Amino acid sequence: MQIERIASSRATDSTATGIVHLGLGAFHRAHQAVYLEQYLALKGGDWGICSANIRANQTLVDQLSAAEYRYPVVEYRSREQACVREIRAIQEALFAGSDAGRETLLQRLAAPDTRIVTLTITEKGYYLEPSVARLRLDDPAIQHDLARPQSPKTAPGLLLEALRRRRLAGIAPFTVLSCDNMPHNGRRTRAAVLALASRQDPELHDWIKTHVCFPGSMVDRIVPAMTPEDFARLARELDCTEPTAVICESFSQWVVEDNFSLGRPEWECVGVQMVDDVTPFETMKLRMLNGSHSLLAYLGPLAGYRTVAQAMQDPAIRNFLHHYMLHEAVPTLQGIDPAELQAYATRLLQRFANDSLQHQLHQIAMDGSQKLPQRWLDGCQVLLDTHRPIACTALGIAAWINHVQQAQSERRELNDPLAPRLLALAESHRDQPQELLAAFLAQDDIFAPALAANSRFQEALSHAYSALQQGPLPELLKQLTAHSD
Ligand code: NAI
Ligand code: CS2
Repeated sequence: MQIERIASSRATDSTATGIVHLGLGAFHRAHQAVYLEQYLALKGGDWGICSANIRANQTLVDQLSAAEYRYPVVEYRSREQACVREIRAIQEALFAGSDAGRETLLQRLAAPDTRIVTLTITEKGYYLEPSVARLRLDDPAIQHDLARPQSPKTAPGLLLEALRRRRLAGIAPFTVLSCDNMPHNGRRTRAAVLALASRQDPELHDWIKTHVCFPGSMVDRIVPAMTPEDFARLARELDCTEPTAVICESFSQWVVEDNFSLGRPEWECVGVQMVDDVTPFETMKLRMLNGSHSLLAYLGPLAGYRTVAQAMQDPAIRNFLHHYMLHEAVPTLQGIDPAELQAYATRLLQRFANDSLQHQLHQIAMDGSQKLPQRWLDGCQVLLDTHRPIACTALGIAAWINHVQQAQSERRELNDPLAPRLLALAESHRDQPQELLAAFLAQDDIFAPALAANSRFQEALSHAYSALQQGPLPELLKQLTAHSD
């Protein structure tokens, strides 16, 4: 096995904390922190990171602290080629699940040294309705923050309280940079914060609206959740036994809107693309990569597969994905050279087939209600408007509804912030497929009313759902792929 080891080459002295990150998960450690590690080695500067979990996973915070904030990122190019990077860009880790922890985090956010706040808190962490950027006011966590704004529990609430403190102290606001898989993630983060502010402090609302920057970003690196087998493999193959280790692919991309009021690292030096408008990049990635991922997540298990790489070994699935990319994602993307998109599709299939990653389909299947609009539904409306086929997308939606229904009938957990409502729909329409589909389409915080009311869409979904019940899946996928070629 070829192993490259890259030690942290940063100066031993710690740098000031210029960035506070919310969402100390696998992706943050393998993406933003890696870019910053490379940047600090090149340029130094006061851009150390303080990373916080605000609701779960205190264990990781404690493990990082015990390791003096050094951890390995293991990039697998293939089963035979790995690069082990030592990362030290995270200088402090906080758990803000307690009052004391929350206050410490608020102090870091309000400190003058803090000039950027980044987030990887999952799509559900913004408490926005998936189909529109409307704050979910009925959510208990949002209710808490509205009632107790100075000891908030949500990310939008923490951002708002920190900005309130900064304004009161005459400290200029930090820039907020979401690194989550949401369309217009900067605008959506801003919408969540302003929706809270408008109900608490109109003057603060206006100040944020005028003075705070919320640039958008597109982020891309496949970083599966670590499994016990992953840790065992690292110990066996690389003599790597740190519990803080994270595995990822070698590919990495970060496209960031250049709109920072208190400065930023010169991320360009380490390959970050700084742009005026991230929209074309994020739409391409969310529909081509993430849309395909979600098809795998709901269809792959029906053919017995557990991981992305396993499913990609099935020619029927591989061809179906390629067909979806070229015929139902590419046509919805404007202003990008079709030849470039075809090459992007080919590279995506290669990345998905990387069998050195154990990317669990159940992880991608999580939070489907929060992912479908940007991955399938927005593009589906474009396909309908341009009279193009939607069979693959319809099959994906049918498979997601089937996923919910199977969880309900097998009394399994459904990992989705809207699980109670979705499971209740599945239960109340258990043996009535047409009523079930209509009930799901009526969820206007997931399905935009115009899409739900479209007769061609309804027919395609109904056909896909009954075809899925009849199976077998490989034959169904072959028919779909052959039919519209
Ligand atoms: P993870 O499970 O390792 O970490 C999730 C993080 O989100 C944890 O810190 C958790 O505490 C936090 N979180 C969850 N719900 C929250 C809530 N309601 N409020 C505040 N924080 C909350 O997952 P991972 O891999 O770090 O991914 C996180 C996000 O990063 C994804 O949802 C996606 O938006 C983005 N991303 C992930 C990629 C990957 O391949 N893992 C690639 C590209 C983007
Ligand atoms: C995946 C993404 O879990 C999921 O929903 O589709 O986390 C995916 O791995 C990343 O967006 C790749 O950049």
